[in-house]
Amino acid sequence: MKLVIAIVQDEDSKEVLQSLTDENYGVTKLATTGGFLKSGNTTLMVGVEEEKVQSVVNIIKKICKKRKEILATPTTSNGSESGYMQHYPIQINVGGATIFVIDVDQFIKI
Ligand code: 2BA
Repeated sequence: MKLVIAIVQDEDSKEVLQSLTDENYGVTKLATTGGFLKSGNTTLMVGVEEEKVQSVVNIIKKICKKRKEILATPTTSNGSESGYMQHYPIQINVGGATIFVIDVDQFIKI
C-alpha cells in the first residue's frame, strides 16, 4: 500500500476532493500553510493500493492548474537596515500540485 500526499492550492482542493471521493478513494484533507508564501494551501492524504497510485495522480493532474502569484519582497534601498524600505513585486509560479508517494508499512482500521 502507498500513501499519496498531495499539496494543492485551496482553489483546486474542493474539486480534487470531490473527484477522488466520487471514485471511492478514501481521502483526508488538512488545512496547511506553505513555508515560502506563508499562505494557506491544502494537503490531501490518500491511502491506496500501489496499482491505483497513477489514477490518483491523474485525477490531481487533471484539476490542479499552475497559477502566477505576485509576491512583494521588502528590500532596503541602500542594503542596510536604516535604508528606505521598498517592496519589489516578483512573479512566481505556484502549483499545480506537489505530490509525495510513500510506502505504508501497515494500514490498520480499528
Ligand atoms: P510554498 O512553500 O508557500 O511555496 C509556494 C511557491 O513558491 C512554490 O510553488 C514555488 O513556486 C515558490 N517557491 C517556493 N520556495 C521558493 C524559493 N526558495 N524561491 C523562489 N520560489 C519559491 P510549489 O513548488 O508548487 O509548492 C507549493 C507548495 O507545496 C509549497 O508552498 C509548500 O507548501 C509545498 N511544497 C513544495 N515543495 C515541498 C517540499 N519539498 N517539501 C514539502 N512541501 C513542499
